[in-house]
Amino acid sequence: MRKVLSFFIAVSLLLSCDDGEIIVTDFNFDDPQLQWCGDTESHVLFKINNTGVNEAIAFRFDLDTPELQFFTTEEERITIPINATNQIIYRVFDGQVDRNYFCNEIPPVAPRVTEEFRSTSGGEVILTSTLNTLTDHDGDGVLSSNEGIDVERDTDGDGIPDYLDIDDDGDNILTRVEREVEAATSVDGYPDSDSDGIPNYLDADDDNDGVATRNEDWNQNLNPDDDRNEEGLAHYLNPEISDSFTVTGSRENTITRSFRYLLTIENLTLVNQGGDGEQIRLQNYELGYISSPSQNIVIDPAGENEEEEDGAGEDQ
Ligand SMILES: [Ca+2]
Ligand SMILES: [Ca+2]
Ligand SMILES: [Ca+2]
Ligand SMILES: [Ca+2]
Repeated sequence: MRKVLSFFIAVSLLLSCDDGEIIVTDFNFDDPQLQWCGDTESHVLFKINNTGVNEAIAFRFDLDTPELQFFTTEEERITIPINATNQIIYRVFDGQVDRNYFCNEIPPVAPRVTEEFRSTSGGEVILTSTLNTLTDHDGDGVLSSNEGIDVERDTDGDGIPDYLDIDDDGDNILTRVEREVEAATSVDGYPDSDSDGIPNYLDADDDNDGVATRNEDWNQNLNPDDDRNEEGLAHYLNPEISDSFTVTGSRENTITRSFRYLLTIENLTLVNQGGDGEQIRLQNYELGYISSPSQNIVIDPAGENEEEEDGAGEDQ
């Protein structure tokens, strides 16, 4: 409480206002970490501060487009109006507050709220999203900038650009695997088994025996890597073996992605629910960052993305 009062006084000194309202531009939360309860059904985001004063600011909302699947959207900017259902609530407590207060179905009896401010209608919350995997979109270990993202290079011509293709040469040995083959390296530092200057992950015939790697798939299970001689050398890396099998299928192109959201609030007015009508006004307030759970998506050669089941959620 003491901190809140001193904070209010400090702010009103900075920005005094004719009608007695207090206009502030920032809260001084020591812990900037924005949290959520960890599932896509949960529509509350909160930030807790237990240093000096026990306080929390929460954003409870109800998106009117549930199919948008908040936290798994590619939309670069989402605007949520502040109104009767989408509310910002700032509370001060008489003791330490933790995430259970927001995430339990029945909130704990303690701590108790000693002061509460609620938003009035007007203003908005803006979510700006950034892909977490911007540097290596397909997670194959080769940076997107080195996979020709600027020109949408498509080495195997399957319609999936290299930066989104987990098997860049279309030979059914994933790039991640081809990067780790033990061999002399090409000029760019990646393994190049046949020393033809093309690294394995971009070489559709890795042993240069005239049979494409994808056709050196003896059991035709879309994985030439498990067809090997007694010494354990895979036939696709063995120029002495050149049996060819007809393999038409390709590995499913599944990539994992998640998004990082920046939440900012514009033109927020919070009103003290205690009766005296005291107001806090924020013109532009950065609430914080939050990450979506990771999500697997299949990118098919036609370039259409299809969502798979969600992966493990990130601990936020
Ligand atoms: Ca491709
Ligand atoms: Ca790739
Ligand atoms: Ca290859
Ligand atoms: Ca071979």
